Amino acid sequence: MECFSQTLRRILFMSTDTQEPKPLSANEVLKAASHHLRGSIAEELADTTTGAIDEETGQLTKFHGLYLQDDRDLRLALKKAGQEKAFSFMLRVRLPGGKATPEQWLVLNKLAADVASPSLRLTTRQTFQFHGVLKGNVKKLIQGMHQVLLDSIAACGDVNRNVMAPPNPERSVAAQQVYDAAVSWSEFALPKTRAYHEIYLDEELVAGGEPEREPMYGDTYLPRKFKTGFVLPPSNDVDVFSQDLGYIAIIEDGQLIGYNVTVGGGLGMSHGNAETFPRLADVLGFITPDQVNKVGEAILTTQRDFGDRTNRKHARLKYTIQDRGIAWFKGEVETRSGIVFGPARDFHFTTIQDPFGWHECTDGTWFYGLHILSGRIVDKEGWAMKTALREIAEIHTGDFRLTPSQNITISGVTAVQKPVIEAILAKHGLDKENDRSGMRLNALSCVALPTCGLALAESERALPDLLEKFETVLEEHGLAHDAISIRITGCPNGCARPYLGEIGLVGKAPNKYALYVGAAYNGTRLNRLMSPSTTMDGAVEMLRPVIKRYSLERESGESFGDFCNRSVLPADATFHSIGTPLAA
Ligand code: SRM
Ligand code: SF4
Repeated sequence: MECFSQTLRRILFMSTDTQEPKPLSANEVLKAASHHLRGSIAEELADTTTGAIDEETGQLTKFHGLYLQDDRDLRLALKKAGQEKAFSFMLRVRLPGGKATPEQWLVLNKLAADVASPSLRLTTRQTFQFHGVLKGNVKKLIQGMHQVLLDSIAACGDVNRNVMAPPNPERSVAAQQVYDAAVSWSEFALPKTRAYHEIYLDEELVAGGEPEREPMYGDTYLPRKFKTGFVLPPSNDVDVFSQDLGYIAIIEDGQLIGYNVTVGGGLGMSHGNAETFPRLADVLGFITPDQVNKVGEAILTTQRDFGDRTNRKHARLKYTIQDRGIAWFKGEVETRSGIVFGPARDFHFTTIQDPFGWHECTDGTWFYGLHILSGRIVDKEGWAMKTALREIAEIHTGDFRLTPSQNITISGVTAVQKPVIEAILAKHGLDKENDRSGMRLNALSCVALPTCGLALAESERALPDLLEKFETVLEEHGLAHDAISIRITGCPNGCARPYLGEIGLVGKAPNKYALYVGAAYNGTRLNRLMSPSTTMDGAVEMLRPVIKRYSLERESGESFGDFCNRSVLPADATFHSIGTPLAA
């Protein structure tokens, strides 16, 4: 087996490909020394003297979908009392394309109650998160998930993360092929280390034999996280241009004939650091369905070998492409894969919104799209979402599809079950969830406080109030049912893809947000800065006259984002600039 100093020399050499040698980021050293993501995770999870694990070990557990967090609402009081922070873990499930069986739903629902917060949280990448998992419960949770063939391998970390794909509740053949391709790529790009099985599932270490290898990743994995999304026009529900790697399905005469491949999307940035920025992906060209994994591997390994391992804020694929150019990148991928891209085929996106309510499918089944604000599945008085979904899972014979907008569709419903599901939703006060304003149905928020360690401002907890304020203004101007996308995050990392919202609020400090407007509703243009810092009320007041003007002056079919882009933002408002406040 390669020793640590050899590994370090090799990765140091890799990082010096074009420039003066720079020190590797601390995470590179950590990964190299981790014995394929084992480190001292097992020992630290077994240590009952603290609810935490070391910071460095916490970097490694991310590769297993596990994050150390603490309840930030309690921080101050615990500090004053001289006590340890209220530590617990967040666990993210790997669920390509967001498909879960009723049996899986029931097990996750019970695990949330028994060993977590007890809410279930649907994410913007079509999976479940558990919060509030105490150290002593981590293995119980992962072992419980394993019983229904679910895992959290590579749900986070410097690897290919949960692969997104159209939920396909309508059960179309082409969408099923796209889903199968997403699952295949997810499996193909999984790390090969048995670390997860040994640490959490008590798999025996095999003595002797071949040394463990990571054929695609190498010993230090990728420089940074890597995200893939498959999409089926005309819906751009997965926001394909925000993905490191995207596959846009091309359909001719009802048949899937291949994909346009996109690369270099990514949204994270840091306030005040102009070297970090959101970027929409470039279209590389067309490939046939059988070339998906080969091209994906060439893209992933190009990033593995050329991504910046010295600066984690500059380590995503978007910066590799920005620095070296798309022509160079395409050439490298073609050489590695032996596949020459064809000219990109035409495609057209019209929407990002999930289909809500009942829809009949060609096979005689039905699906029901259910709006769930911020994807939070919990029971509240008069709004028992968690109980309702459990009761549905108990009788449902189809499946559940998690959507990229934090909603679900109950799919494959028989005509007999349809009224039963309707009755369950009505019993729990959920039958009117889809009769909400167009803005609410198109709202996303990240988790933020109290669990996210990076949050600078509220997001999920602030969204209901923000929506109510906007809804009052929209109603005044007859726009209650217009689809206007609004996305809010507690920091600039971009977890609810706020830079693709027609309205985007990005947290800077408690109740201070940068306000962005003017993205294309279909996810093909970023928004731009309207105000560098305002409060939530300030954002509503700033947009009040814009909403009025939109109701009076919009062109036929013009979306709110297009209107702001055309007639509200100054022509020179850029994404980064400390924007000129709106003079409307
Ligand atoms: Fe995210 C970090 C939550 C989608 C960009 N994200 C985090 C962490 C793990 C905070 C941390 O590192 O300590 C958050 C955990 C909060 C909590 O308490 O649960 C977190 N991200 C989320 C989720 C749950 C938001 C949600 O409310 O649904 C989403 C989980 C997706 C999943 O299932 O895998 C989530 N994160 C995204 C997206 C959107 C997407 O991928 O479609 C982005 C922007 C796209 C992108 O990656 O460019 C995103 N998250 C980030 C970043 C910034 C990355 C960057 O390149 O700068 C961070 C911070 C980091 O990696 O250092 C981050
Ligand atoms: Fe946390 Fe920031 Fe992501 Fe929100 S956007 S979940 S605050 S990292």
